[in-house]
Amino acid sequence: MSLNRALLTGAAGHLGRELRQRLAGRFPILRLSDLAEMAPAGPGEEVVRCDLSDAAAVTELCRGVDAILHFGGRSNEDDWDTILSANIVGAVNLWEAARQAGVKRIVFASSNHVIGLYRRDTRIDHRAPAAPDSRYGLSKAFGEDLAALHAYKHGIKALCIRIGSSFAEPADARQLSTWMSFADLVRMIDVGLEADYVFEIVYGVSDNSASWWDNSNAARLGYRPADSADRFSATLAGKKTEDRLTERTQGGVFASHEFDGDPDALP
Ligand code: NAI
Ligand code: 15L
Repeated sequence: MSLNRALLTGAAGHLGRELRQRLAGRFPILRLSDLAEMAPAGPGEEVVRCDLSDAAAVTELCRGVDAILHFGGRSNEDDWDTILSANIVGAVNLWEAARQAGVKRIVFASSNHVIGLYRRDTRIDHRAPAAPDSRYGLSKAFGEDLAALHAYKHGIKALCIRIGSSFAEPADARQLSTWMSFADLVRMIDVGLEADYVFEIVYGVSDNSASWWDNSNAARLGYRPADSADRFSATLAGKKTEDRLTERTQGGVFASHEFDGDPDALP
């Protein structure tokens, strides 16, 4: 579809910096935004510093935008005030501003921590009820529901990518299941921008044979991962923690942190 101006939030972050390079030239104008400082605008770029929790600033940020890649916010567990402001108020402001600006699509960097309390031996697809493992995971579940509200009620299409672990290389045994290469992340973003859908949830993973997730919904939408964590299995298979709960849950340390429930009650 023809998109003149796309907005990338979280552009100063780990994935934002990677996407900035990989998406260069993909749109006539790429507007880059973050709370933190970013490198100056290059050709075809606009750089706008903005706190997502500032509604008026976010309204300005979204003006003239056709599509949004929403990667900004707190990317790990934190206290309620931080999560509420960056991920919940921030997302509400973004979708509301997108509605006012007539944005057509939003690709949302959701997270595997929406379902992080599932056990690793439970195979789930995109329809499994949320089982957030943290305040952070719960904020991403909220973001998915917010995206659904605006997709079905206001016509802003949304692809929610429950990203596993997107780093240059997988780092441990868990990431043999959850790893997504940067190139596959870009492939999934392309699905989000091009495919015919209204609201969808997919898992952001490469073609890992150890994956816990049935990602047939992503395949149905046209996602064809080209990378796999399998080539790292010989070196990483033994790289586990000593903690049984961490190793039992899909969310790993996000799930075991502050856990005082019943491990046998996990879905
Ligand atoms: P990151 O922490 O490096 O980047 C997030 C960016 O958001 C930072 O540059 C930060 O300054 C910005 N930010 C935080 N609060 C903000 C606010 N109130 N207003 C404006 N900007 C704000 O995280 P990373 O790894 O780049 O992740 C990007 C997105 O992808 C995040 O939403 C994260 O939750 C999601 N994700 C990442 C995964 C990964 O493996 N890297 C896995 C699952 C989800
Ligand atoms: C996430 O949601 C985080 O943003 C990222 O830093 C990793 O911790 C990733 O999940 C993961 O589960 O490996």
